[in-house]
This record gives sequence, structure tokens and C-alpha cells, in this order.
Amino acid sequence: MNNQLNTTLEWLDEYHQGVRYGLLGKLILEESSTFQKITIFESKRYGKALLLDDCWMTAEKSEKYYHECLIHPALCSSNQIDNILIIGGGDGGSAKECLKYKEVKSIDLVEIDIKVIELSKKYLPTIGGNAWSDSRLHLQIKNGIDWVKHIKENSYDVIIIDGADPVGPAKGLFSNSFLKDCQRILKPGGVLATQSESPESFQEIHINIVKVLREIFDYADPMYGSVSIYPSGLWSWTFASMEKPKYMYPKKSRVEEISKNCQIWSQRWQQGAFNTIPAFIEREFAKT
Ligand code: SPD
Repeated sequence: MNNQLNTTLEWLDEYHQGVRYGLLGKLILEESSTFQKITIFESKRYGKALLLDDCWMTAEKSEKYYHECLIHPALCSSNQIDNILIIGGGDGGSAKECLKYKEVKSIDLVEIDIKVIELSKKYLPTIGGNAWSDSRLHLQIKNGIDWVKHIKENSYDVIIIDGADPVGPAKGLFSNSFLKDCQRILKPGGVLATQSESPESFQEIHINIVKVLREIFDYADPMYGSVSIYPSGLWSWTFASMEKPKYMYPKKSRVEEISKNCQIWSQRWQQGAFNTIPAFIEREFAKT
């Protein structure tokens, strides 16, 4: 374990395929959990930030560009939103967005690494906000892949997969068997949402997860936006449902309730974001 406080400004970079994605700031803490290396960095531009295994995960002043986009297309459109499952999401940002809805009764947040939760609560408290003390939030410090295997069918109205890149502990969150279990435990009329990497810097992984979801669910569509601290800045989230592409049709009453509390997401933003699919990616999906 290497705890250190550095008072001079330095650059911290994520390296990906010969490109560096960096922020200027101060290193606050660096330690290893059972699962991964965890870094907290205080950047000048985006405030305190969390890195896992040297990859940017979230930052106080940019988290909205990621969490609002992952959550609201699913929660605005699912038939019901009583029971939510979040896999990963140990910084609390996804839970905070879900808890903006009065209708939400219960959230199981299944995070494998308790250290991520502890350090996020301590150093990035604004990301989870009041979620940590909300009685609707139930923390489960468990492996999400095992969790979904043992849950009975039709248990959740919405499933959110908020993991890291598919290396290390998050690798299985992109697998066929895990996503099949998610489909089995999702209620009819429910929506699944997952972060689905960048069509530029993680092209193959992005294409693959959308294709796998289309094999398992009746409908799956990627939506594109920008998260400036992630490789390439261009990011995607993919939504899946049975019978209808539910996520394309947000319910008016929920949109009215939620949009005033959002900085990035709106119904209009969402419509554009589903349509900004790069042409070569669209051609890729058309191939059988
Ligand atoms: N390349 C980073 C991908 C990280 C996606 N998940 C971030 C977790 C934020 N709750």
C-alpha cells in the first residue's frame, strides 16, 4: 500500500493504444485492493477523480456526462421502475441518478470492490450525493456475475451495468453468459442499460457488445455522447429490451419530473444521441 500526498502539480495520464489522456493536478492516494489499483487524483479542470488500474473512471465535475446518459434513457422508459439492479457503480453516480425518481423503491447495487465504495464516499462524496444515506439503496459487496446467476427470473424492472473496461474484474460484464442471465432476471417491459465503450478507441469491443445484446434481446441500440476524460472522448451506452425498443420512448410524466434535474440528458439530447451512430459502425451492424 502506498499512501502519499503530493503538493506539486503533475500530469496523470491514461495510456491507450499510443495515445495519452491526461489531467493536471495532484496525486491524493494510490493503493491496491484485492481486485485492482485504485487512484484518487485532484485535477484542476474536473475536480477529484477516480482511476482503476490507471484508467479514468469518473471525476466530480464531469461525471454527469456519463451517469445521466447511462441512467435516464432506461429509467424514463421502462414499464415500471420499482426494483433496480446496478452492477458495478461503486462511485455512487448511477445510484444518485436512479434515486432522482420518486417511483424507485429499491436498488441493489452490487459492487465487487468495497474499497471503491469507501474511497468514493471519502474523496468523491458529491458523485454519490445523498444516495449513500437513502434507505432505498442496498449495497451488496459481491461479484455481479455470481449475483445475476442466482437471482430468479423476472426480478428487476431495470438493470444497469456500470463497469470498467473489459480487462480485470469487469471483463465478465461483457460476456454472453452474464448478459443472458441479465435478460432472464429482467421483467417483461424492462430495460437493460450498459456502458459500451468507445466506437473509436475500443471499436471491436463496442461492436461486439451491441451484436451480443442483439442476439440475446429482441432490441438493442447504442447511443453516443462525449465523456472528455475517457479514451477518444467519444463514448457509448447501449440499451436493450424485449418486444419493443422501449428505451426509444421515454414516458412524458417521467421526462417532466427528471429533465429539470439534469445538466446533460434531455429527451431531445437522447433523440440526437441515438442518431449519431458513426456510418461505418452502422454498416458493421448490418452485416450478418
Ligand atoms: N474507460 C472507462 C470506462 C469506465 C466506465 N465506467 C465508469 C464508472 C463510473 N461510474
